[in-house]
Amino acid sequence: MKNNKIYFLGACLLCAVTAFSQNINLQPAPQELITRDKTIDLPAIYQLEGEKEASPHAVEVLKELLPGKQSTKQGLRIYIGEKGDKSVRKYSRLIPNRDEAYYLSVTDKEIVLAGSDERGTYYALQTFAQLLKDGKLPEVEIKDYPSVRYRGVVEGFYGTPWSHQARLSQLKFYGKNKMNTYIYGPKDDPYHSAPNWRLPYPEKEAVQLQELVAVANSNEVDFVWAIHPGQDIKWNQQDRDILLTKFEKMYQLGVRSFAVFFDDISGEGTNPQKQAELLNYIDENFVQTKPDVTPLIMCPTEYNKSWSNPKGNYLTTLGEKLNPSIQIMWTGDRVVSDITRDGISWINERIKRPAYIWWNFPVSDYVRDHLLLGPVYGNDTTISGQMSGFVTNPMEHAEASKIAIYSVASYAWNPTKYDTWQTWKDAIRTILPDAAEELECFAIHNSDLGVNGHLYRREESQDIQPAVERFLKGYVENGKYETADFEALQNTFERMAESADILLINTENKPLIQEITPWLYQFRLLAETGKEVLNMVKSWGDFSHSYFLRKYNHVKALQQQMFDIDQTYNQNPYQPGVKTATRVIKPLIDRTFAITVERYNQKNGTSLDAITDYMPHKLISDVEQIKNLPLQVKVNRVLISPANEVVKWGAGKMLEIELDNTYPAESIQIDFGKKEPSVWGRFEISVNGKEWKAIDLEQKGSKLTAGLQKAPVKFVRFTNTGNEEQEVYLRQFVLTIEKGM
Ligand code: LTM
Repeated sequence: MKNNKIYFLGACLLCAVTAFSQNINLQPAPQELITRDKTIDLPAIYQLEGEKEASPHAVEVLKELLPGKQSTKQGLRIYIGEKGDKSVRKYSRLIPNRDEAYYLSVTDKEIVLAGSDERGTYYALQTFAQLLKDGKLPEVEIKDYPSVRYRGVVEGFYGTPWSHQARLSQLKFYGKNKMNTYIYGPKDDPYHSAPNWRLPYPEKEAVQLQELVAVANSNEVDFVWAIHPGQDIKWNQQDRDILLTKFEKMYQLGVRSFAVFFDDISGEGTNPQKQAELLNYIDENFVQTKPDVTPLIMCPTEYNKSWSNPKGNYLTTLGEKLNPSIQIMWTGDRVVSDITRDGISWINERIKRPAYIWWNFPVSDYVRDHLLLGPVYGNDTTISGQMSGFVTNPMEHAEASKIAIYSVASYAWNPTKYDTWQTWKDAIRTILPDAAEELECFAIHNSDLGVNGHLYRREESQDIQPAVERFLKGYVENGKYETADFEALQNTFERMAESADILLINTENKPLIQEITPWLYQFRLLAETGKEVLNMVKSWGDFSHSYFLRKYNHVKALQQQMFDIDQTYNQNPYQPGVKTATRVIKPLIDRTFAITVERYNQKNGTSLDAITDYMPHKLISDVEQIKNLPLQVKVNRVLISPANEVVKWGAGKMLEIELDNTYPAESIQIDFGKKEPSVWGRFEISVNGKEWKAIDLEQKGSKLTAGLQKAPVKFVRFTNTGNEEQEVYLRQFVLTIEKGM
């Protein structure tokens, strides 16, 4: 995709053509599909050959789909089974010679559902289920297999872990969409990570995990349980034994796949030699001693190119020392990035095996005020042979994440036939069939992440973007615009408002609506604001002061309501609030409003407030991982949006906040996530940015605080005054100024 840009209208036209010519739309797209332009009725009576030997999960799905009567003597013959089974022997050579492959054929004489293994047969059934519409089946012949060996989801985000119910629903969704992997690794599960990784799960959680494993198995998904011990691990026999005991406990709960994560840690735990020794020990003393356990997966500390020390040997040590069967995860050129041909060659060369991709989309744990509902695009579609796995790290909103998960399932199964827009539309239709158009409207305008420390952005509002650009250019420059563009904007705002209303009362997928409700409120208000701003624009030609002022007051009231929603819902301590349509629609409305009000003021000598929301303060830093982090204002607090990862803070480097004015300051609160005394740095305040006053901070645990006794402040800064680079977290940096300022 050129420059990562995608154009909605062109893409949709293309999908329409593809859909028409094939007439059968299967997701993921099969590798080989022959259609015969004929359909058969689902048989009222059928004979099933191979039921006893075939995958029981596949047989179960088949029986759910066939309402007809099973007979031993008459009816359409259905052959089901795996390569080597008597029932499908004569089709053996038609089954692709790959893991999880299948051959599926429907004619008026017989139906064949034959897998290369049990999972293959199960996937044949998932395709069969998609073919079946209104009691009819098209006559087809399909040869199919996954291009990427392991496909799925890593629940690996920071924030509230998914609920048990959400996970159950996810596992069923993966099976249906031919994903075979779910990696359990929520950062905020204390029994997965520090402080409790050494302890067994309490009874309630253990029972739930056991149920998840069982449901994963019946949906042909490997439940991979991950541990994250690196922050406080000791490289001794005691911790090795504790780790194996914990794995043994998980094995008893039914887990047969394991991972060890060393991401986002600092200190002793990052030593690659020691990591490799431990992982080989687990491999040799646990994984290889149990024939039913799948190959071990690990996430390295240097898990992306931008973090790999060019002078160090971290990755090459893993590549040389780790047993060849151990899979190594990789997020790409950056923490959040799309996977490219050059990027994957770079890492594979170092780790001496195909990387197992951990794709950090649609995870939103660093932009929690946004929803990421746009299409999946940007990953190279020709490198499936160079990766061992592709898993997506989702949002804490489990249902809303299904849009991207569905798309990743399609991409990883058959990247060369992956169609960005068709898949996105199908995803939405699958998740919310009765209000798919409304969800499309909401999702297309809730795709981008906004400014963020990882510099990862997504296209948004592609359907209206050209009209917005033309309108703004004309309106800003000379107050003129094309009527067609104006009407397109009006229609968009109408559609947005209608969609929000319709979605808000939808009961078809309650968990989804519950997750997105605050954003629907905000979206509704934004649409209403857009309509009223356009009314202000329109009234210019046929002017009435009272009408203009009425609309102006209404816009102000709507803005106040949006502010209230932003301050009320989703009040997490990291990126609190609710942001919607921030890439195209909101800037359009804000800019149009500001210009219209300024023109009114100029013409009438008034001073109506034209300000929408903006960030008056600045963050300045020479620390690479800090300099792009957004600032936020919450009433009288100015805060830096925290980083999840370890920040490498070089000697002499600093972060500074410059306020727009001088204010009486109340306090400063900083959390570097480390209990050791923060003697490596100095906190200072200033009025002019030239003379600085050092302030002593009091430390309790990892928290540093100081009262500022209303000292006048325009600048604050924290500097690493030592001679060494520090590895810290930036969990909190909050400057509180006097209320009402
Ligand atoms: O990406 C990895 C390997 N680790 C963490 C994730 O847990 C987190 O969800 C993402 C996105 O913030 N970044 C990470 O560093």
